[in-house]
Amino acid sequence: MDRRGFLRGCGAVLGAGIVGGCVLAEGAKPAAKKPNIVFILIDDLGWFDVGFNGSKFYETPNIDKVCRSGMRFTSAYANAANCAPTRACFLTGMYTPRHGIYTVGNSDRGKAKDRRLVPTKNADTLERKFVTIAEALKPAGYTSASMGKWHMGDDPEFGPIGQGFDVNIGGGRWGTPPKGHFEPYGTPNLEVAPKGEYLTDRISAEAVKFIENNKGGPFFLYLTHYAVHSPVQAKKDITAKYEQKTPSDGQKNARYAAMIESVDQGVGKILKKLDDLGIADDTAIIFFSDNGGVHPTTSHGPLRGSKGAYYEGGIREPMAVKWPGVVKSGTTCDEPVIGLDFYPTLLEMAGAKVPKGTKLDGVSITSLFKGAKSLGRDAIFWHMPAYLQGRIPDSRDGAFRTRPVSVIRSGKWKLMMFHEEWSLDGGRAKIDTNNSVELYDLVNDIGEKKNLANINKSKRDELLDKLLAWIKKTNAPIPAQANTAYVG
Ligand SMILES: [Ca+2]
Repeated sequence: MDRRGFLRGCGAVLGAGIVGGCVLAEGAKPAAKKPNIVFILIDDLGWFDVGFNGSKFYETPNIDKVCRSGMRFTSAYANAANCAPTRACFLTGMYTPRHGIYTVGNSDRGKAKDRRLVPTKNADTLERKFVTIAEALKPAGYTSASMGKWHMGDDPEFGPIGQGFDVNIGGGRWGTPPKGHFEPYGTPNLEVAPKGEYLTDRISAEAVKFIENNKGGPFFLYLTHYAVHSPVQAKKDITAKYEQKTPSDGQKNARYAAMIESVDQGVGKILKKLDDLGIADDTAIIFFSDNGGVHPTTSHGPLRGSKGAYYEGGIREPMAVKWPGVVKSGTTCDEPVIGLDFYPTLLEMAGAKVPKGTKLDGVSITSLFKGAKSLGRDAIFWHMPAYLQGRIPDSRDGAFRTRPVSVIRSGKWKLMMFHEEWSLDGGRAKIDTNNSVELYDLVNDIGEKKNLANINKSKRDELLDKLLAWIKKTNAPIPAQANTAYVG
């Protein structure tokens, strides 16, 4: 499918290919056996960075095969526009105000003179009081492994082992492999590596080994590659192939393409191992990314913004789900889903209970897997009371990928509330003139080119009411203190 065809699929042809009602294969009974779950989370992979979403430059035949064998989600969202918060939300099933991991590192990035507000302080370690998805799956008999990037603290306390996984390969507080994508990596449990070994290949091999060792199941493999996050380092032979290729739709970086291909080869090895062991039909595979692709490394086609922004390019993700016997092959789902939905989804898939005292913010999306067209959910939210520096195309201004912002998507509508203008320029009383909110119709304007805040005021006010109610409910902090170092 080309991009134009794909975009048509996101708008007018809602739910194309979905057969209503039960989609269990004919004669099949609901699986009594608990499925193995392989959750593949790629780092910084953009929405158009896979073949199944229309990329003509990057080659992802194995990832595309996962998609063809199951369901493609066209409106799947990361929990945040950068790495650590999106992971914290996935692991806890909660929005950012619940755990305080809003961004990566300090929240006052960029130059002090450019920041109008004092941002909310950021947490960079996930507290132990949260029951992670690995801990929640344990009573249901699941053996869990975290392979690759973790980004929320170190073991023994705050790394994967401390947070309930049985195996940790390479995960710690870092957002990138400390010494790069070729050995030596400088990450735990990967200290011994043959000369020249490539990290993505190693993590894929470790994943295959874990599957083999736990073939009796059920297992939960959280496969979170450090790829395709910077530094953009790739194998020479694969890079050479892309250097000969014609760029397409603004995608042209051969090394980045080779990084993606290495990820894809790893997915191929996992598919083969599951087949060889005869457990492919007992295993669900979910493919996802943690935030938008990086500018200018890749191109997002019509989407506005990129990693770090709360426009679609920063948060809309490629997503595919293969679950034999449950998810019908070749189907598409346009319902908006968000990363924190996976926690309740995985619990339901595993027949596990919500941990006592845990209040989840997401909903299970297994009904979508089975062919439902809607979750009946009113809205999803993002909250980022922090600054991320950097110049990207179509940003709100030249100095920041994002300034502090809260966001709601409800139906086809998306409203963004920018904290600087909200807190310092009169808030709701001056909403018609202070530029504090932006409103977009994502079905008719996926590129977020036309701000409708002052054109459709009733929709603006409706979404703003919902967002403010959510902010109150989650105790989401809105920065309000003016930064004295700001030079206007
Ligand atoms: Ca990331």
